[in-house]
Amino acid sequence: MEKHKVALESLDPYRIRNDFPIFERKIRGKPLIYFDNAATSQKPKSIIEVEKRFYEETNANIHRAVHTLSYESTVLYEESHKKVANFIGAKNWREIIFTRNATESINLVAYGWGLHNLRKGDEVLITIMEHHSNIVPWQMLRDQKGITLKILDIDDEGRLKLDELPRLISERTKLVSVIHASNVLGTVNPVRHVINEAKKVGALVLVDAAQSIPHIPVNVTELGCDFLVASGHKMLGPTGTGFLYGRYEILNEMEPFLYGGDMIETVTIEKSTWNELPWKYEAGTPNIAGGIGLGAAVDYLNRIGVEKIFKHEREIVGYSLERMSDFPWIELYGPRGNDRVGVVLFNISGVHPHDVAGILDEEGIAVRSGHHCAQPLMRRLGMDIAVRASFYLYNTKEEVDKFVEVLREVRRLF
Ligand code: C6P
Repeated sequence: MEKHKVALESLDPYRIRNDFPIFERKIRGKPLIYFDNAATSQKPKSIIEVEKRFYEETNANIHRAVHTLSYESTVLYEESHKKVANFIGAKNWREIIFTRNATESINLVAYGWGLHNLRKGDEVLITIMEHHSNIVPWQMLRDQKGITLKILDIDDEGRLKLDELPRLISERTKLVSVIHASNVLGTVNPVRHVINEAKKVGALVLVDAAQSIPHIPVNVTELGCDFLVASGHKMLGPTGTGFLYGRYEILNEMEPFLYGGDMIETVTIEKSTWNELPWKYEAGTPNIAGGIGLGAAVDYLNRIGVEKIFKHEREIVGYSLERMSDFPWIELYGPRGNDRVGVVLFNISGVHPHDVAGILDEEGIAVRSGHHCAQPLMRRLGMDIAVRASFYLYNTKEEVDKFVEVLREVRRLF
C-alpha cells in the first residue's frame, strides 16, 4: 500500500497558554508578552503542582533511608532520569546525570574528563558561535594543561564554515565541543556532520543542546555524540535543573567532579571507591523536587510533541522575520532558512538596544538586550550588544503584531 505523508497538525498556542499561570499576570496593566524564552522558559501549572505535591506529600532525602518517604522520593527521582533518557533516545538511563544547568554539565566534562585525559599539545575544537559556558571551561584547561583551543568560524549569514573543518580537525583533536542551536542567531548547526568529521580522527564530541532540546527532536543514539548538555529550566522545567548525557563507557571511566556523600561506594580513611552511574556524579543531596519537576516537564513536552513545537516556532519566527523585514531601519541577523530555531536578533538604527528593550518592557513585552553571554560571537558580528526576541510554544502571531507595532513606536520616538 502506498504510504501518504500525513501533515503534522499545528498546536494551538491559545489553548496551551491556559496551562501557564504567569500569563494571567499584567505588566503595567498590559498583558505579558514573553519573548525571552532562550534565557528561561515559563512553567506550566502541572509542573508547579508536581513540585508542590512533592513537598506536601513525599519530601525526604533519596538513597539514604528505608522509610516510606525516602523510598518514594528515590523512585520518583530515578523515574525522572528515565524520562529524560527516553526523551533524548539514550540507551541507558544511567547515562543521564542531573546537574544545576548546562553550564555545570560542561564543567563536569571539563573537570571529570578534560583535566585527567588532556595533555599539553592536545586540541579542543569549539566554534565562534559558542555560549561563554562552552568557551571558558576549555580556556581553564588551556591555561592549566597547555592544550590548544581551535575555533571554527561562521560565514556572513551566521552558519558554520563547515569546509574549514578538515583543516581544523587532526589527530591532535581530542574533543569537539559544539553548540547545536545558537542562542544569539538561532542557527541550527548540522551537528551530525561535525560528529562524523570528529569520529574520523577518534575525537570525542560534546553537543551543547541548551537551545535545541526544548525546541527540536534530538536523539543522542542517532547523532552518535559522546556528551550532550541541556538546561531543564529552558524546557519548561524548574530553575536549578539541567542534565548531562554521556556514553556509559566514558562516564564509567571518568573521574568524579564533586566528592562527598552519595557519590561513594565505600569510604575508609585511606581511600574511597565510587558509586554506580549516575550517582558517581551527583554528590550531596541533589535538587530532588527540581529533578522530579524536570521529569514532569518531559511528560508535558511529550504530550504536546516536540515536532509540533518546532513547526509552530518556525511559523512564528518566519512571520516575525517577514514583518520586521518591511522596515529598513531594523537590522536583522542570522540565517534565512529553515535551519533556525525561534530566535530573532536585531538592532534598530540609531537606538541603543537597552532603550529598545526598555520601551518594549513598558508595553509588557519581555526581550533580552545585551551580549547574550556570547561576546566572541557578537564581536565576530561586528557589534557589542543587540536585542533578542526568542519564542516558545505559547507565543502567537498576534503577539508578534503587537511587538512590531511597539518597534514602530520606538523608531518614531527616537
Ligand atoms: N543561555 C540566554 O539567554 P545555563 O545558564 O547553564 O542554564 O545555560 C547556559 C547556556 C549554554 N549554552 C547555550 C547555547 C545557552 O544558550 C545557554 C544559556 C541563556 O541565551 C542565558 S545566558
